[in-house]
Amino acid sequence: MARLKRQRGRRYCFSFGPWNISEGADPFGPPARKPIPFAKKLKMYKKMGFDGIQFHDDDAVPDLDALSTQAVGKRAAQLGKILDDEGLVPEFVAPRLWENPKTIDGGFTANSASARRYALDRARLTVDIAVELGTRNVVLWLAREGTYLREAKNAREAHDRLLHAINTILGHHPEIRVLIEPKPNEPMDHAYLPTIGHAIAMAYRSDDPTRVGGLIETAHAVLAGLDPSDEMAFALHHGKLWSVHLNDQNGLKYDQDRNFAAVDLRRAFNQVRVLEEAGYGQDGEMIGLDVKTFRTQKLTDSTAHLVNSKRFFELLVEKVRTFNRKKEAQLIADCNYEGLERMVIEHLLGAR
Ligand code: 3MF
Ligand code: MG
Repeated sequence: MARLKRQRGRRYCFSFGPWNISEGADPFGPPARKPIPFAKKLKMYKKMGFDGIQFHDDDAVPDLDALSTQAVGKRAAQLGKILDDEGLVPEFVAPRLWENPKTIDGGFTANSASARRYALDRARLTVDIAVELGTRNVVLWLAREGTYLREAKNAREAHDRLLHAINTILGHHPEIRVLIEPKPNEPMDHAYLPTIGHAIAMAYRSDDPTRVGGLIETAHAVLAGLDPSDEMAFALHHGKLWSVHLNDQNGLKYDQDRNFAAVDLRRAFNQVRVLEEAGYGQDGEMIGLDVKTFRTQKLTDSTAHLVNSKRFFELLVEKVRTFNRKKEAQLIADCNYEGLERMVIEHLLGAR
């Protein structure tokens, strides 16, 4: 009780990556909106109420393959200064290995030794960029680290290689942390480390378990057939929930990146509840969003999804803070789950 009171009025810090303002391309068609230049996107963050920014390595330093390591560091440092001027906080950097022609069949777990070497070099470069920008966090979404068919890779060996990649990142800088972002499928049939349980098991096997944790995306947990709030609770139990990608997902389909709370309000309420109760955010963790606007949306309104998702989160924080805990405790003590369900639904519907 005392802890909840202290948290009342606590403000969350919100973040998103520039790819969340998209051109609307999908596997079946070309872009539907004009691109907004990166510099212009940066100017939009604060106005939209966001303080944090997430990066892929090549969002931060475009064309990094064509640059020397020194030149990459210099560009990243320049960007770091721009962020300072804008008052933006870099939340993480993630190596975007899945778009590179060298890593079409995975990076760290590729069968090709040269692809694996490239992936490790790129991971080290990502660390350099993170350090220059001023964040400890490197996110690994292991997009193509998996198989289209089981026989194509040796899965046991692949896990050795993932561990090696994590240790390589840890070894490259003593303060850098690895945040594994699990996802069970897409683009692969099956991805390695598909859930936060897998990710955390790997964290404990690493050279420095205190520097390996996770980022949980709502849609990814749903795609794994799991409840996102329980996944978050599991990571929080281990002290390893260091970021989130809040969004929503309508069942087992392609990764939809729908607005947070737009598909399943109660599921969203429970995520906010778990985060709020654990004091998530008090050590600088951000409320990251990973949402896409509809392909049909006009260019002028193509950031509304971010502002709206943030608003839905904030409204749900209020719902969590105004939930009658005494009544809830009594209903639980009485095993009156019908009463508890009614209470939750009435609360979400604003019934008196
Ligand atoms: C894929 C994702 C990605 C990752 C991002 C950071 C587009 O399903 O969710 O977002 O979160 O690339 O690793
Ligand atoms: Mg994501």
